[in-house]
Amino acid sequence: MACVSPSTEQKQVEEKIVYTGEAVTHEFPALPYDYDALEPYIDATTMELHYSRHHRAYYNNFINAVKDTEIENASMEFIFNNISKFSTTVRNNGGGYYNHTMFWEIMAPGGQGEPSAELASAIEETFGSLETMKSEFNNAASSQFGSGWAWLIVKDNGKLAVMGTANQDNPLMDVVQTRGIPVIALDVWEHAYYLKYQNKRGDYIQSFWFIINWDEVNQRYAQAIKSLQ
Ligand code: MN3
Repeated sequence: MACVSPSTEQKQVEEKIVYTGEAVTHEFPALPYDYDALEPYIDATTMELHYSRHHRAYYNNFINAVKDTEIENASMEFIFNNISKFSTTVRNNGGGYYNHTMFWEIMAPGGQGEPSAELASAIEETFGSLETMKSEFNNAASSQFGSGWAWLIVKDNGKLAVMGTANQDNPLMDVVQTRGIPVIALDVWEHAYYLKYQNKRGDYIQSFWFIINWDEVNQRYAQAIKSLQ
């Protein structure tokens, strides 16, 4: 805009982000399995520290950051959709809280199920094969410089894509380049694998595919497609 009057500027500064959806109580989720349940792919000590220290800290910091603010009871989707307007504390810790909750859910001891017919067909359409999708995902996970996450997402047009994000950002945030609804998440922070794998992030990434909970991924995919219709 060529000209912004002072009154308009004032109005923009005072604009509040108002959440009008159903009030959400943010709870620290129970781990869906024991600390040693994902052995030998993820060791019990890493699991315990990751869940009870790292995830707990993101959750506590997020709760403290939104306490007594207008987004205290807003949905995570709403917060992420407007994340550029909130503090770095909300972005990092809200992301850390949400991403880890999803990460635990899309894994299961020994792996579970297989891609549904719908998901398998979408994977084939976008990537040519499941193996190619895994290989592109592994590439996103191993090439993420420093700390971050790898994702399989459903984009606005209903198509799948693989992507990486830095720190605790996720594909729902209005600050990432390719946005979408996540269906697979892999934590590639060193705290996720260093005790067992040390510098061999590639081995950790390969192990991940043995403990995927495809039943959960299928559900997330179906919900994502439904939400776009
Ligand atoms: Mn982590």
